[in-house]
Parts: sequence; C-alpha cells; structure tokens
Amino acid sequence: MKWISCLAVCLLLIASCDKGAKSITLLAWSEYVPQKVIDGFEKETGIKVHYDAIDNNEALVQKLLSGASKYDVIQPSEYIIEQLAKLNKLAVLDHSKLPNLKNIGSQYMDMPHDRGNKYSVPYMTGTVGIVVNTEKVKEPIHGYRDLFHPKYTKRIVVLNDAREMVSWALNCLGLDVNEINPRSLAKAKPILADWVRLIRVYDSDSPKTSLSNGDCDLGVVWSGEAAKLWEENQKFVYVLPEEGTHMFVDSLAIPVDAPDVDAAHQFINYCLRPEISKLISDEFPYTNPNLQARKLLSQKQLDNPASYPKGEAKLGTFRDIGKASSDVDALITNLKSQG
Ligand code: N2P
Repeated sequence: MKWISCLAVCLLLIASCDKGAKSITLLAWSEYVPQKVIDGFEKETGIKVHYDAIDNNEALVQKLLSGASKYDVIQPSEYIIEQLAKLNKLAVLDHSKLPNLKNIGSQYMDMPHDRGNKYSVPYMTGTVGIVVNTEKVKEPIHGYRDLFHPKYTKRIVVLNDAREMVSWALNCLGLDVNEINPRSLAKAKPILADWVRLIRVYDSDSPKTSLSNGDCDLGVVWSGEAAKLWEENQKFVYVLPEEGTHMFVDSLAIPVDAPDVDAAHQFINYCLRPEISKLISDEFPYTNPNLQARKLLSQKQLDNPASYPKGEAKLGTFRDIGKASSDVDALITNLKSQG
C-alpha cells in the first residue's frame, strides 16, 4: 500500500513539474503583445511565454534564419510570410486547432501573400501614415511631398525601416512598390537623399515619443502609434498620404522547426478569442481584423481616425521582393551614413 501512495506522489510531482516546465518563445514586434495577454495565457495553460521583441521584419528574418534560438510563434508582416514560406521555413498550420480563426473578417483571409492561410493568421493590420502636430504645423499636409519639405528640416520622425522608406519614394514616383529593381531604386535614390537631410529621428519602436515630447512636429509612423497620439491629444492628426501607402497585415505563424507546435497553435488560437483580441486593441490600437473582437470595442475606439480611417485611400500590401531586399537596405544605409 505504501509503495502505491509513493508512486502516486511521484507521478503527481512529475506531472506538475512537466506543467511548470512547458514554455514557448514568441518572436514578435515590440509594443504589440500586451503583458495581460501573456499572463492570461500562462495562467490558463501553465505554458510560460518568453517574448523576444524586434522592431522590424528584417531582424525577425535574421533571428529566425540564424538558427541561434528556436521560436514557437513568430509575427511577420505579409511580405515576410511569403518570403519565409518560399524558403520552407514555416509550418503548415493545422486549422482544426484554430477554431477561432472564424473570427477574422473574410477580407483579411486568403490574401495573395498566403492563399488559404496555409501558414499564417492575421494578428493586426494597419497603415503607415503621416502624423501632424497641428498646433505647430499650420499648412495642410496631404502626402509625402508636402511633408518632406525643407521648411520642416529636423522636425520629422520616421520609421526606421528601409522597405517602408523606399516605398514612400516609389509612391511619389507613381511606381509599383513591389517592383523593386536597379532602375526603380535609381529613381528613388535622389528623392530619398533629399528626405534623409530633413529627418531628425528614426524610430520604429515608439515613433510617437518624439512627437509627444515635442522633439518633432511631423512623422511617418505606424497607425497604432498615431492612434495613441490622437488618444493623448487631438492636435495630432493622422493623414493617409495621397500618393498611396502600405497596409500591413501583421500575422502569427509557426516556424517549421518550432519546438512545440501544439502549444504554438494553442497560443495563436488564444489570441484569436474576441475578448483576448480586444485586449490587444485596447493597448495597441491598430485595425483589428478580428471582427468579433471589433464588436467589443467602444464607439470611441472605433471612431479613432488612425485605427479605423474613413474615406478612400490608396492602400496596398507588400509582396516578397526576394534578393532586392538587400539592395533596399543598402540604399538606405548608405544614404543615412552620408546624411
Ligand atoms: C508595433 C509595430 C507594428 C508593426 N509596435 C507594423 N508592421
């Protein structure tokens, strides 16, 4: 009898140790996954989440491909999903383990970068746009051409993101942002060279900071950052550039060599719950593709013009540009070093 109870205690110990030891590593953008969401998941499942933060897609790719660490869930934008899928770096998702996928609006599913959502599920979408501190800037700003003007020298903050910057110049030229080749880059170069001289701050983590503290009066930022500024003070107006801009679809995916594919699915499905996805919107007010979560948002949240812009705008997603992405990076790095 004694050995039976001994065995039972041992089994219990093993089970609890096992539960306590389980963990996943998340490679995701900074200021994008609320601590509340992580805490809730850990409490409910006993699976610990390690959050490794990046501030651009290229860093995500580099970390993933270097193989130095293994990740269970990653958070690439649409064009990077396409790139990683082509390189066979993503696991095929098991939709039977993602019943909450039904909450995502059909306009965000089955997009050209990932037909059938074989590899990814939308997490948040948003736009890249211009923030104007209208107390400081009285002239109307409609697009990049108005913004990048010598009168605003060193009053501008922009995303520290080469692909984004090059796309702004291509939009000004009326060129396709996904047709990147030596010819289109040569045309973009002089425009970008002029812009670099005007820029004061490059920041992809928290570009709102230099607008909020008054270091800059204008910026090109992620829409969620603009939405936070607007919540803070409605003098910060969000403008979708008339020349056109990027609508990103930041998504969750599982690397092909993820240590715990099952727990990764669990985490993704958890984020897709309406009440959990609402928590994400509460803290990071991007455009929530989860339509069931959107129903839980307040009218004030839905009326935020940066989160849910009204009216017509020229928006497009990015596609994988293959090897040209290193030319894009080199162009911006060189211009910055000369600026
Ligand atoms: C969140 C950054 C949003 C990333 N901090 C846009 N792709």
